[in-house]
Amino acid sequence: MSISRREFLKASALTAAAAAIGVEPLLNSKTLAAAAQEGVIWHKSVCRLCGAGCGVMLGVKDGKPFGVRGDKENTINAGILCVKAFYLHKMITAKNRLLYPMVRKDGKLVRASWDEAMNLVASRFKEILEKHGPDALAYYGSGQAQTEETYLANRLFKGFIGTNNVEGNPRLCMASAVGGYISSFGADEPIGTYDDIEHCELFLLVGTNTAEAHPVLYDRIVSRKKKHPSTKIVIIDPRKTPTNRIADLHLQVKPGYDLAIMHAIARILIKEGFTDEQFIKDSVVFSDGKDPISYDDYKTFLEKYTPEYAAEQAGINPSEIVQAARIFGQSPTAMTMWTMGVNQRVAGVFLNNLIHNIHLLTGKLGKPGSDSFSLTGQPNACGGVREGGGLCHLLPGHRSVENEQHRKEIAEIWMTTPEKIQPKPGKHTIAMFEGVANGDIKGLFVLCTNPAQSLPNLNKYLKGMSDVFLVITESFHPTETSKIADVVLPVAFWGEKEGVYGCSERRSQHLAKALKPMGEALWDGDVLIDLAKRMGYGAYFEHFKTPEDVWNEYLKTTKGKGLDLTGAPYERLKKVRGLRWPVPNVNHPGTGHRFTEGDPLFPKDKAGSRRMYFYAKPEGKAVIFARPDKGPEEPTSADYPIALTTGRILEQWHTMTMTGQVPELVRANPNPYVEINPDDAKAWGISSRDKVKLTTKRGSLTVEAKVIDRPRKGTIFLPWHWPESLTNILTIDAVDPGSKEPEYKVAACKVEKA
Ligand SMILES: Nc1nc2c(c(=O)[nH]1)N[C@H]1C(S)=C(S)[C@@H](COP(=O)(O)OP(=O)(O)OC[C@H]3O[C@@H](n4cnc5c(=O)[nH]c(N)nc54)[C@H](O)[C@@H]3O)O[C@H]1N2
Ligand SMILES: Nc1nc2c(c(=O)[nH]1)N[C@H]1C(S)=C(S)[C@@H](COP(=O)(O)OP(=O)(O)OC[C@H]3O[C@@H](n4cnc5c(=O)[nH]c(N)nc54)[C@H](O)[C@@H]3O)O[C@H]1N2
Ligand code: SF4
Ligand SMILES: [Mo]
Repeated sequence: MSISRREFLKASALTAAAAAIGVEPLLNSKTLAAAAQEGVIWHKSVCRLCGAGCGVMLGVKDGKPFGVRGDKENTINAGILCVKAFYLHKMITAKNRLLYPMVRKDGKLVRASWDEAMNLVASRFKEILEKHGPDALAYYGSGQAQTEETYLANRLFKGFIGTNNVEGNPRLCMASAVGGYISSFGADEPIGTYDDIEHCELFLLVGTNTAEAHPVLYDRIVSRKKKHPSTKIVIIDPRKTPTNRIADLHLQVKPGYDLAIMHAIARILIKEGFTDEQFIKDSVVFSDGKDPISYDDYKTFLEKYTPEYAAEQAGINPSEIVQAARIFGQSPTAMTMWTMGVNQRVAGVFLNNLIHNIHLLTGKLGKPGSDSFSLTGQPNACGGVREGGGLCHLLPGHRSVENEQHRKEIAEIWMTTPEKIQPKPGKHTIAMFEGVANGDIKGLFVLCTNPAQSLPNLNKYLKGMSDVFLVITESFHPTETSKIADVVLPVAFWGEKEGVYGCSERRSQHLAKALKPMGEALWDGDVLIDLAKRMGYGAYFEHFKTPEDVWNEYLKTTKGKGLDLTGAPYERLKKVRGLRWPVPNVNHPGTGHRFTEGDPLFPKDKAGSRRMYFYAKPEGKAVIFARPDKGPEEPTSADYPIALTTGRILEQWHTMTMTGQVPELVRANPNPYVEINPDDAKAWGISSRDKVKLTTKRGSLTVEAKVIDRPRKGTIFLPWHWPESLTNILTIDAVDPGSKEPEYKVAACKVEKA
């Protein structure tokens, strides 16, 4: 499909967004020219929002935020931004900024001094620690926190308080991708980079609404197709979304039933001779998930997965699967990209593995234009949490709490004793909040996340969250979590603090501090250091005077590792537009494709003539998995006949604490709504704007209907942003057994006219 200039503009998420909300991008060239004269100072930074990692310039005038524009020198976005980012400066000074600490007295949050608030936190935490032991305390962090912040929290809780109850919202988001990367390739995070987009001839987009959730990357895909019209776009998603504007083929599957499709594609790739047999021989082994199997065993396993079988499972046409497989086989290069439609599933890790399978079978990996590329949701889920080890089983630098050597190495850098770090994983997120609900956890520190809105199956957890001693750091108030907290600590927002974010493509970038924090807000890192001091660990934290001090210590944990960042001190990061690890020294340019020549860890002597060597796996071989085609936890039934799926819209970010403050963004969709397919709406006698009552086994919610040809028949889509209408009352908290990521994407639901 070739597209004209007009269609290109129509397809562009940026233009569509501006049109949707009826505004011109705020800073056109005229205002920019005026700004230059008026003494605006522009600071190089990175977007606060999604994991694309776009470069932004934050303009400051007279010590106040003036505006935001794209950073032309940043190769991720070349100066382009999506609509949310243009309003970042307005979020900084939003009217709900939290300006002073608050503590709960007689059931009410009242203003307190920092000293009073921090003394209360430290004394309650110490008391809990002494009476109930370290595992009665927990930390719950965020893929939006800076790496330095997550590093400090991890160090304090695992290394000094002595609990591995350290988690973060990437568990709700990227955990299945991590599980997939580690089991298939031996190490977390993508092999290639965004540069592959400009060499790619097929984009297979699975469970990603790229146009709304990663708009600038979507624009790069649109541009690629425009410049190279034979580029194909194949989508697997239960909905038609704005991403479909450039689709050549759309497999509109039933939510939760697309694993068999990936097997069916693999079967066709083998049967029709699209595989790279030399690559398979050199670099791949096969497994049934427990034991090694042979290539022939794998082929036998695939026999069940005919296009007819897979199509029946997914509720689509067999010919669509054959077509998708042939496009994949015939395209000289291919990138699969996916996000929450794949990860937020009880079979999330399996589906990640099955995506990797088709790239391993065809060798479409580790070369320009080909990759199995997980799009990260949050701006620093890769950096702070995945690389920094901010989950209950991890230590910094892709290390594990269960590994004695790893504990020793980290204890030395942290200046603690290896015995202080527990050898068994702490509670993963859902188990942590179960612990909060049943009283096992008595003190919880929440940083840069809003779990009272974002956790699944909220009715089960909200009461426990109100009862536990809950401390949060926040830039805004009220939020669903701040409303029920015992101590609410005001912190510097984006632009008011410096630090590092690591985006989807392994690129770490420096964020500038351009402004003084508003009110009494402090840097999150300083709050954690202060807590450490008040709890008696001051001697081990007082060397951290600045975020740079924290970063420098973190870099030591990466030395010699696959994610080596020792060549990326602040001094260098401030000058460049980020560096892609491994970057082992300050003269190293960073790495394009991992596990191939050019990766500093590629063992030339062992690899022989091999193109790829997965050095974290035995014999450097990746694994093709014969996984069962597991369906959703809660299939539809006679009582709950409709599949409910949840997700995002372009103009809003998660729980709306930031984007909900910007009238221009709110205007696009002022009220909560549910998308209903026109055929269903007709059968149910529902029109747009009618109130509908949605019920699952866990609760009910009434919202406005939006009848629109987006979700497939029998499926409804509920954006989860609005705090006044908590979507997560309805969702299920069943988790993937491997990644412990909840299945936000599928629940059985009943729809009635309210
Ligand atoms: N505008 C905006 N952008 C964001 C965010 C935001 O809040 N707002 N958040 C960021 C974050 S943290 C994340 S994680 C990403 C999420 O980015 P995405 O994952 O792209 O967004 P979602 O809307 O959650 O879900 C994507 C798609 O999954 C589909 N889906 C549901 N069930 C299935 C299934 O069974 N199979 C398949 N194949 N697809 C399915 C849905 O129909 C939906 O279109 O977005 C990031 N970017
Ligand atoms: N139904 C449903 N639920 C979902 C999902 C879904 O698809 N469907 N997706 C899940 C996913 S992928 C994710 S990532 C989570 C996200 O869920 P959350 O992390 O809970 O959502 P956010 O609104 O991003 O919360 C970030 C909070 O940090 C605050 N904040 C902003 N800047 C700072 C700062 O510098 N410091 C501090 N301390 N606080 C700050 C914001 O005001 C906000 O309250 O939601 C999950 N929940
Ligand atoms: S695509 Fe993501 S990182 Fe880029 S400007 Fe938009 S929200 Fe920010
Ligand atoms: Mo996410």
